[in-house]
Amino acid sequence: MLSILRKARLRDKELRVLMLGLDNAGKTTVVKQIMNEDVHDVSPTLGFIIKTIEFSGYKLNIWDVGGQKTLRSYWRNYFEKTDCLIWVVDATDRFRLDDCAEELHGLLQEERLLGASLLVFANKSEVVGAMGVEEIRTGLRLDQIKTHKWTIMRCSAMTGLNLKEGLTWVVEDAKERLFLF
Ligand SMILES: Nc1nc2c(ncn2[C@@H]2O[C@H](COP(=O)(O)OP(=O)(O)O)[C@@H](O)[C@H]2O)c(=O)[nH]1
Ligand SMILES: [Mg+2]
Repeated sequence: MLSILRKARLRDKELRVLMLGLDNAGKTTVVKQIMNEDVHDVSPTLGFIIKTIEFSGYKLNIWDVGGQKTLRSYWRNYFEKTDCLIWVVDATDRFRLDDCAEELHGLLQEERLLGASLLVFANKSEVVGAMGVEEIRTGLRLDQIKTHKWTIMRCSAMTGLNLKEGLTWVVEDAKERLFLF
């Protein structure tokens, strides 16, 4: 259910976007590339960073939260009022794809995230040998997700590939919801 408050925020064209995924997936680099900041100067995120950008007439408040195992138990503190969850996957990390699937499905059980849509970014896709969208879709068991509206896109935080397309999906999804309620 969309709360009155969330509806008001949608009308104000303000969205809360939560960037999550395992450590080293490229979350901070994605945010930097979106902000036109230097993508070569990224260090592991301790705690969280909030960046606000204007996109397509909307104000996106993007929360970049540290993904290390020790920090994952704190994720739930950021769930409230999330409009869209961007799940960033390291497409070169086949070894942790199972771990990644477990974390994602666990996350989607969270009651406080029920209103959020899900964008899966298959990041680092410019790397030769990186997993494609189909492999990640299967590995993450995305087709089992019935509780959230979702999509998956390949992207590269390094080259900027598909980052704008991803944000466009986020905004279009928000617009649709505004019409629905
Ligand atoms: N080749 C490549 N490397 C990337 C890409 N995005 C991030 N990285 C690298 O992956 C590492 C982790 O990135 P970071 O943004 O700190 O990941 P985070 O822990 O999810 O915030 C860094 O060395 C980045 O330079 C990408 O699209 N392509
Ligand atoms: Mg980070």
